[in-house]
Amino acid sequence: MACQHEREIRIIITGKTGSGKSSLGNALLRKKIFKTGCLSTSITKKCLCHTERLNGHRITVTDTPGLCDTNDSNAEQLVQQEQMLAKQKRDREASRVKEEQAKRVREEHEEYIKKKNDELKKAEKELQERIKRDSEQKKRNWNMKEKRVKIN
Ligand SMILES: Nc1nc2c(ncn2[C@@H]2O[C@H](COP(=O)(O)OP(=O)(O)OP(=O)(O)O)[C@@H](O)[C@H]2O)c(=O)[nH]1
Ligand SMILES: [Mg+2]
Repeated sequence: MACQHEREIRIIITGKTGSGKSSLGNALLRKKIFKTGCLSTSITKKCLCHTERLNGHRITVTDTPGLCDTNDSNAEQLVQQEQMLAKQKRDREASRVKEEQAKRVREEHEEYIKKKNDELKKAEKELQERIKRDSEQKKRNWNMKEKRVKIN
């Protein structure tokens, strides 16, 4: 799950076969995730998505088969890329909803803590006033007792 302060970056790499899409994806992720190959034949056959955490960022890179792929038709690749984009949009929406829910829960929690703290402070103040009142009353009673003793 994404940490609250983490920024999320999503990248989809498209381009011609052999143009270095998978190599770029690996360079961005600082890891050899996507298979790379020669310039003439298509290496990447299907869209592949990978997420890494780098310098406090969540980076999701999607590698796609090349346009002018030697195997699939461009139409098929475009459909795949379209599906991948739609999936990323759904993921983004889901993560936005999750963040909003977490924010709401956090705010409710903070509000509850504040309310309880205020109640506690009020009760403490009332208690101190009562102690003060009682001690003043005791003092008054004591003074009256002393006066009576003196008179007698
Ligand atoms: N000179 C040079 N070669 C590169 C560069 N990036 C990738 N290559 C080489 O180009 C070839 C193809 O790289 P890939 O990353 O597999 O290319 P691709 O676009 O993913 O290819 P497909 O998956 O087949 O569509 C490999 O031999 C890489 O080593 C670059 O920036 N400069
Ligand atoms: Mg590739």
